[in-house]
Amino acid sequence: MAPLLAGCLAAGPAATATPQAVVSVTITSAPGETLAFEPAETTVQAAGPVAMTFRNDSSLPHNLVFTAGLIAATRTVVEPGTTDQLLLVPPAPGAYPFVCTIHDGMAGTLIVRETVSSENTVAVPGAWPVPARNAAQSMAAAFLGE
Ligand SMILES: [Cu+2]
Repeated sequence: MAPLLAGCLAAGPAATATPQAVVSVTITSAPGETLAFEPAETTVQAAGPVAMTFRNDSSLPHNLVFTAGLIAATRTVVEPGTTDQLLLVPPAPGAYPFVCTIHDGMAGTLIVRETVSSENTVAVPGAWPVPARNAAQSMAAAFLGE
């Protein structure tokens, strides 16, 4: 008789999925009523998608809209104390400027560099969002008695 449980416990996606390195980066807004992204310029090493989290740490609503090279933006206005996540697919290494369209002069830049090592990347075999991997690994380890 076939071990039917094996199919249920297989947490990973199909073996044919192409592993992609997703690089995570977090941008915040300056606290209080300061109109600034922090950091205003951030660099990631990525050969694939970039998961960018915008966390609004200020007391004012903001958004984050790329203005060149990438068509991406927060889904809506990000209220104080909340976050939004953008999955970016930079077409090439380069500098990608973004702004808050609510506040004149509130701007930042995401710099994408080619990956030179795998240290900053997390291999995610076709899965999204990124975080659940450790839990899945723990379950697999427990199942295997490790
Ligand atoms: Cu703003």
